[in-house]
Amino acid sequence: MIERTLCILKPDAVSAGNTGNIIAHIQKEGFRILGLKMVALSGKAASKFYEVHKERPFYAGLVEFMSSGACVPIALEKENAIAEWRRVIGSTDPAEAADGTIRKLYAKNKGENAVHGSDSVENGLREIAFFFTEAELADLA
Ligand code: 3AN
Repeated sequence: MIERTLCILKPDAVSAGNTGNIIAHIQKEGFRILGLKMVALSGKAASKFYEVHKERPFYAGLVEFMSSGACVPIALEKENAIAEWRRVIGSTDPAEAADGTIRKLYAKNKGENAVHGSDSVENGLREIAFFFTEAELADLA
């Protein structure tokens, strides 16, 4: 099934100058880019985006990190996009990520782990709508 997922290039990846390399990786893997922008998340916006994790011990640090610098949300589409994107990014902890995955290549640790990926079709659509209006999703390429 053709699915959509939300990728976010996190502040560690953007500030390290890895934006272009990761976008090239995304395209090499055959994802269609439907929308892409650079944003500076406020603490309030980051708290809202990660609300599902609010009871987790790393929540405050995650919100602080995600609002510490520019992020690049990218709406992606592909056959089985949810599972495919999670395969391409690798495990949450880069130490456990497979060779050649984006997190193996670019992530520093479990918190500063270069990229986000949606965990279900439903969350993918909800997360894409967090950053993009329908009109901003150019279904053309
Ligand atoms: P993933 O991003 O692989 O789906 P989740 O959904 O478990 O992982 O966690 C969401 C985000 O929370 C991660 N991308 C990471 O930035 C952060 N995170 C998860 N686990 C930890 C942890 N143990 N310590 C610090 N940050 C974490």
